[in-house]
Amino acid sequence: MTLPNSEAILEILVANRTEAGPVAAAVREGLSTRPRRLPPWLFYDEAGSLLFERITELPEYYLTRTERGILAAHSSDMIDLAAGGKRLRIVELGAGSADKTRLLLAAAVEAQGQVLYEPVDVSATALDAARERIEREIPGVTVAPRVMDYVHGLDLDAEGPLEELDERRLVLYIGSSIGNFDLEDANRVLLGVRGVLRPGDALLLGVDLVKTVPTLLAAYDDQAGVTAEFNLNVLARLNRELGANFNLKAFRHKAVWDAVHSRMEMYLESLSAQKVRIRALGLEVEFAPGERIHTENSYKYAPGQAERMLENAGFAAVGCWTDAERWFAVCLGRAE
Ligand code: AVJ
Repeated sequence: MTLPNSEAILEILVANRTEAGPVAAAVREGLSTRPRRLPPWLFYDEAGSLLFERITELPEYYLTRTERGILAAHSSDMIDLAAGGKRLRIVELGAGSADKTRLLLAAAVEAQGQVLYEPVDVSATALDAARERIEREIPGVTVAPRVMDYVHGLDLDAEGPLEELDERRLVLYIGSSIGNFDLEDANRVLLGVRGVLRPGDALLLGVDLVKTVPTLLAAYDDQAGVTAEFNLNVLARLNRELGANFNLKAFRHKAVWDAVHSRMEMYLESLSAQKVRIRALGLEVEFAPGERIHTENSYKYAPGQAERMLENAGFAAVGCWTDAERWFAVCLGRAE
């Protein structure tokens, strides 16, 4: 393999910041037609990832601490059930900071002495930070980060197949990350995961459940305004990366419960009639007063729905754990 020289690397970097990059393509597609929309993966630049970390600590944002409580109570059962007496190696999709994962990794080390952990994420920076911290804090865990876009093609054997034939994989897809996809796309993602697993391997899926509307609204529109800042950071990112001139004070954060689709929706609402230029795209976008940019869906599931989703993707739902209030569920599917 020949490595690209520095000129070629520079060319790639420039392309990512102009018409050719994935950010540019998504923004052009989402803002040149109505209704205006931007995909939620745009939230997670460096500033956005830090804002998300702050969201997970908010009193209103029950998701992270509820799921952490479930994992803290049941990680050994989850690991034992997934392993079924064999050695496990653990893959995590969209690992991010991998904070809650430590509970499962510690349970795996407890059960088998050592464990290989393969976090998959598009951000090499996030993966490096996670590796450093986990290897320092949990002796027995070897971290092998995989920089990959799992939505568009997961390849678990890219770095070499399973060492032992009787080793099993456990894929973690926790944090209700799947909630950003509509049901059809979610099924596609789960089928993609099933496609790279062997019978007997397992998938641990964390989903947020339907609950009272005020609880949901508060979680996506907190008092301190961190979620608003997280949402508006998308516009700041377009200013930074695409030379756009969004006035962040001319848009407001809006969180809406859509009962028909059973999802929280986030929007950025234009406060006036305005025109925004996106220099790198040669694009001018007009907004009417009150016009919205749809930035995220977060699906909330009914009891039993996670099990059905697993089964529709070729897994047998072999275990489901929830909290006392039934606000969140973590379900284990066995690849059939
Ligand atoms: C990371 C997708 C699970 O939908 O709750 C947090 C992102 N959006 N606050 C979610 C998010 C607004 C989060 N997920």
